[in-house]
Amino acid sequence: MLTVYSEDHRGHAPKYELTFGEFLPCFEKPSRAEMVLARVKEVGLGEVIAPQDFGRAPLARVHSEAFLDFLEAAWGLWTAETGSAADALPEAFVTRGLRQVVPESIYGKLGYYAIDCAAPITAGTWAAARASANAALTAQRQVAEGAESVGAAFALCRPPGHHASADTIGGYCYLNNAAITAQAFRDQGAKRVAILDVDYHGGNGTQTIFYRRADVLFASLHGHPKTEYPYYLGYAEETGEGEGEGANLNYPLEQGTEWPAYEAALDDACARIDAYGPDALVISLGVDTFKEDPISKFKLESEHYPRIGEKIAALKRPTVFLMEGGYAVEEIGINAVGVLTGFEGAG
Ligand code: Q9C
Ligand code: ZN
Repeated sequence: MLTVYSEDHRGHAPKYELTFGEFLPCFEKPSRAEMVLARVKEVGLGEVIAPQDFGRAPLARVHSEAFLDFLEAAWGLWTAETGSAADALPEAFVTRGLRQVVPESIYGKLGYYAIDCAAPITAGTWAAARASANAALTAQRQVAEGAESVGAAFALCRPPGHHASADTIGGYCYLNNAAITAQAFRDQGAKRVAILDVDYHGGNGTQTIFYRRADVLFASLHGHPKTEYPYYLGYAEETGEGEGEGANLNYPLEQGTEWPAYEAALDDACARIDAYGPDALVISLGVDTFKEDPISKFKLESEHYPRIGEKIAALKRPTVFLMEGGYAVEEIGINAVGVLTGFEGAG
């Protein structure tokens, strides 16, 4: 399987995120991608290529222009206003009863465009987020064109994307790579696209972007939002709205979930995806479901990841895998690439 990887992610290495009531060193760090790349090479998964630059147009199919302008300008605005070398983070958020305005101050802008203090902006964040989206788009193009009978490709995206909505960042995410990829398939003629999100955290950004649409099915297995981030979305009763009714499938699972319950939910999601009949499949591949993950509470073991890949392969659709979360850095390569080798072994 082809892997798309850019070194530009290294320029995005924020220092601290707000987690567990403290500013802790960021769990989402460059070594994650390096460990996955090392494993790709170790198992001989296939060729590793750099992304092409697709420019801003495919990003703007999913994100608002004002949001993209903000992301591009944020670091410059931050340094100009604060003179601070610290990473840019919001201090206040637009919640109930407040005016939905975009203030002049970068602090005000950050609070308008962010949902939490877990997506710091640094000097290299915009370039890294663009490279991450370009990796996704490059993988998408390879699969869509079916070059050298590419039935599937892996974009080693960093930073991840599934918590970013049309106009918000959060949860280590800036540009929604999965949504951008699904939209690219649609824009190139796919009638229906399915996104399967197996990251531990509910893909609130992806869900929101497609919530009123029937042309993109979103199915997500995740820690129940009653106890798990992102807390305010990802319940089973969220099934889509308007034309999108029935095209959003959430499988919230309890803390401590082990393989049997996970497998049952995954089998159900795959059956629903199969029945939907997508022309292409996008996988938000988080491996923070692993039992040793430092911020998550499922109990999957390394041997289970190839089985996830086998189930995805059984759908027999052109498939783009996108790296999302996974913070047990020692095992992130084994687990993420395990899904891909499981997919290939089944194919
Ligand atoms: N105490 C991804 O996996 N903070 N993002 C959770 C838990 C945010 C995870 C805090 C986690 C975001 C892509
Ligand atoms: Zn996650």
